[in-house]
Amino acid sequence: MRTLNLKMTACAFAAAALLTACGGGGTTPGTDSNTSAVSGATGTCTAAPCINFGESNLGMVDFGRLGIEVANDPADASNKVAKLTKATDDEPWAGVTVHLGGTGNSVTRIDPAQGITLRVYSPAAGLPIMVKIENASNADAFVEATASTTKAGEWETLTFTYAAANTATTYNKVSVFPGFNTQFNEVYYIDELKYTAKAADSGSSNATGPTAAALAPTANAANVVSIFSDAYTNIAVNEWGPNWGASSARVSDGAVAGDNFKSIDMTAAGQEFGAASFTDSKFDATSYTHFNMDYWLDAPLLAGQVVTIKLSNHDGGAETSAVDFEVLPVVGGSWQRLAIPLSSFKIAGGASASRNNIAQLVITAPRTNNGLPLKMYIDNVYFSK
Ligand SMILES: [Ca+2]
Ligand SMILES: [Ca+2]
Repeated sequence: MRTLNLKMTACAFAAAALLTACGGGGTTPGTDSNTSAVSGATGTCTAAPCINFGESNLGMVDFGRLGIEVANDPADASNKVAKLTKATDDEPWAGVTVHLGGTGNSVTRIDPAQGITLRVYSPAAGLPIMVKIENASNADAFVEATASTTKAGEWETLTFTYAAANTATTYNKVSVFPGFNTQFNEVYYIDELKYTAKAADSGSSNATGPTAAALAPTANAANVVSIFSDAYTNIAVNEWGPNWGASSARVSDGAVAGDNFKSIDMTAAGQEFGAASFTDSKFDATSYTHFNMDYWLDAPLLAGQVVTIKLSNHDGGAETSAVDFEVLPVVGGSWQRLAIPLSSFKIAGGASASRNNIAQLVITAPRTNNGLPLKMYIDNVYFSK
């Protein structure tokens, strides 16, 4: 599944083969007389973003059959650490995701440019420790860094740097792979996973995405059908960003300041709309008066370019009619709140403005400026009355 050009050091190999070489590591570190008594705790891991493995909300999720448990530091019984037990029949990529109760096992957004440090107590020097950071809602957005242990049976601090990180990606999930790409019997202890939290992207010319949460909506929940919002109970959406051909864009999840949004990624040439299909939750919007949506674009669209919001009515098994509304002007650089009277939507198909079975939402932003990539962020999408 994964490959890595592992430069196996002689020491690591000996540790695997003999379990006694390289400082007497083996599976029972901390028991020989040469063990340093230095604790895994440095006293500097008292506040986020640092995980000290003594937190009441600590979460650990293993994969590849790695053994995981919270244990006493082998050099300092007063300190809690994670004990990671890797066996020969575990996957070479066995590891553990750590978090402090975050949604989707997430952590506070990591600044990859600042790197990560991790206290490690390895059974031998020369063993590879890999730390992967990724987007908690997009497993394809990740970067990895590997460092080798230099000590056997004592604590050291390893540093992981991520030169290949994408500045536009939110890295908010972290996993540790002890003895990455090895399949030996090994026990590792880790402590103090420390990193720098990345503030939301600044308002520089390179900014991508919202720098703050959209304001909470104020409509009474009793008068709302919500497609997407943290403030309301949302209807079940069958699919965000369905693939309806080359001009359709994917829609993904994101968050800023703990608040969720969706982003329509019209990066690929020709992509100009993103949709939400909730055909299994289609509803009668006849008595509703407004369509509401917050949007964020990093920069305004060129003069005359519009965002079109289309509501597809399925008075049957497929679209029977549709209405749409053109948003103009399209403002960039801050959250914009739309509260569009449904009476202002124009017939866009089926010769009917009926909205008795609203089943799909389509947001279109065609570009004439040479197909420049465009990301549109949306939040608080709901109907109200
Ligand atoms: Ca600790
Ligand atoms: Ca939100």
